[in-house]
Amino acid sequence: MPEVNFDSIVGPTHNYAGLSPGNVASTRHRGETARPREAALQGLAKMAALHELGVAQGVLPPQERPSVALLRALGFAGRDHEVIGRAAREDPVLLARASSASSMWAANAATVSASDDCADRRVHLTVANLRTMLHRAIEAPQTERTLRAVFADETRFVVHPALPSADVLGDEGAANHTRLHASGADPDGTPGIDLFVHGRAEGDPRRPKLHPARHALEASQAVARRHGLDPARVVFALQDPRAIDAGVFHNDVIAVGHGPLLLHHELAFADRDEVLAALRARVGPSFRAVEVKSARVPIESAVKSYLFNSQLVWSPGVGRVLIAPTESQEDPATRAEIDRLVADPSVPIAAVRFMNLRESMRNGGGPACLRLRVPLTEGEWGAVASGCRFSASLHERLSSWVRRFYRESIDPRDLADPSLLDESRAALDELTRILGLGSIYEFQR
Ligand code: SUG
Repeated sequence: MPEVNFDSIVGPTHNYAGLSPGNVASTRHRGETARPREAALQGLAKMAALHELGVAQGVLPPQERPSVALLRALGFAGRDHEVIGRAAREDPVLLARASSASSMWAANAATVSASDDCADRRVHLTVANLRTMLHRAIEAPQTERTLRAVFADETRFVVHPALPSADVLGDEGAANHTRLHASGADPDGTPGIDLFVHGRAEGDPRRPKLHPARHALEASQAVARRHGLDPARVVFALQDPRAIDAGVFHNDVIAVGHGPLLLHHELAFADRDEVLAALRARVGPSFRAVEVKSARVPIESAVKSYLFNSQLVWSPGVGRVLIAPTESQEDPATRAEIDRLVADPSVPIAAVRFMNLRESMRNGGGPACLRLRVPLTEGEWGAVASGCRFSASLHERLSSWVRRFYRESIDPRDLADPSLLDESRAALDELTRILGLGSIYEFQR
């Protein structure tokens, strides 16, 4: 029974606009020339690599960008091309916000609970409101439509709309949620343990000084309630504010879990000892926390190399594999630590595979950001929209679709070109046919 990774396809407007303060890579690469075609092909190559490792793989479509709807809501009027032209002249930053391909980071699309963990034994998904950054806050309505199309069977799936958009309910989705399990990550009829991580909580003075804490405890509590999780099987943990100030804007930049294993940096949690003790008590004796000390991998190296944004997956015949970005191969401290972890027989990681995801990485999106983990039984996996199940032939169709519709490069000035909207719509229209999803986009209605 599979734990499925649903990766989002990188959208045709992929660019570097420096929109996310607190995300070091986004700020560093602002204004550079992006390569959307290469970005989308790199993402598809990761999906193919996991599929070949025997890991169940799903596909999610990107969102329509630029968002003419956002620009209209903010007062730009006229026909679609005029709206874009006006925004380009009057407020290019706003146009960049309306043009980001940020929905590629599917770990922020929603928080997902396995049917084994939910009171009504259905899979629950809550769309993330992503309210801290405008370019991400506009994702929620389309994410909800998309998830409803992919997880349409209401006897098995419940898709909840995003939480109300308020500071106290800031929700960044599964990037701040890890499902641990005493045996493996695949649903086996017994419940798992949910670790929800937040950057701030009402009444708690511990907050980062430099960068925004995007995720609120109160959002995680609401999601746990909505999904009908057993409070005795849930752990809430505050991120170490020093980590956020060093560029750890989501927990998946500093920790990754799989089955009974939690791989984390020393600075991941503010109350580390209490958090690990609570997890050990709930997961049971098989729980294994592997901590990477700052002395071995300084927080700056962890943020630069994105070691903890690796995926941990189970490959039949191989065992647990770390899917790491090539940047972590190039950073000497990180590389040495990975070699040490894989060689250590007491660490349940059998092998490492390095993936080139440079285009997404330059915006702060590594392997784990690009995927939404959905633990499913065989029956539930069979009920997911069939066109979204990754296969070698789908890989081929999607690769040639990318080559046909995507631009080689986009630099910030290109966002003023209204033909990008037409190209993007033509691409997405064709994509909904390939994936068999029907008319999920506003422009198709
Ligand atoms: O929200 N970057 C994304 C990266 C999200 C990574 N996701 C996880 N860690 N799960 C963000 O900061 C940058 C876009 C730009 O600057 O053009 C951006 O939105």
